[in-house]
Amino acid sequence: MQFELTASMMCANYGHLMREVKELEEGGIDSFHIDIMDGRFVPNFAMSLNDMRYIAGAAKKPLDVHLMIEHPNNRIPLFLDCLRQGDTVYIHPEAEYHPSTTLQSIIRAGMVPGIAVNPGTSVETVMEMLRIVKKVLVMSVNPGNAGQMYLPYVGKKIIKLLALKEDMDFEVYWDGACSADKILEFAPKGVRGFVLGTTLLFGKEKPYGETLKNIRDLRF
Ligand code: S6P
Ligand code: MG
Repeated sequence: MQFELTASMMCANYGHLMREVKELEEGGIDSFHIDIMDGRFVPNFAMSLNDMRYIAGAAKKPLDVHLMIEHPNNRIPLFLDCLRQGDTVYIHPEAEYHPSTTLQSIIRAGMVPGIAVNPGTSVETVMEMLRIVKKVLVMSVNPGNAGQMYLPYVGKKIIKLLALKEDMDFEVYWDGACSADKILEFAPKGVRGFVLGTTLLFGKEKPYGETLKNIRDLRF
């Protein structure tokens, strides 16, 4: 079964970040998920521009940048300048007065435009943006922290989005508390990729390559 696996780099070991990037790439990761938090849109601070720049310089695989910041449009050039064409940038529509303007800036810079949809945000409120974006990142936990519990009511929203994706030309991605049983259930339904954090990938005392291979070998 075809699906993408992305490493949530806020969960990586910053004591040896270069080795983490290398080991993940050699283990077969598809991209690096960069969680940027401003302590305002979400009640936490996470990765910085410098962290992102470092990983962009160390990695061969693309970056998948998840902006959990207020008014991303005010700061979008700062982020876009560190990225390569083809990297993905997700914004939260709730965090901007005119999210489609921000998405246009992302498209103009040659990045893949995406929106992240909070657990409490409905498909109906983001409907028009589904026509602009290529990726929809469904948050299955409230944004702000790794290591949270899956919120089961999000499942229905994923099904709704999957029903729209062909016509509106986007793919659905999963972010938050991603376990093997969620991949087993949602990859066959059409979810294109999964962000892996503490639930499945990091802090397991198992080589990343082994964990990633176990996921790819899941029996559907
Ligand atoms: C949450 C963030 C996510 C987490 C990821 C961690 O605000 O957007 O990308 O880093 O969910 O995974 P886990 O398995 O620890 O929940
Ligand atoms: Mg994220």
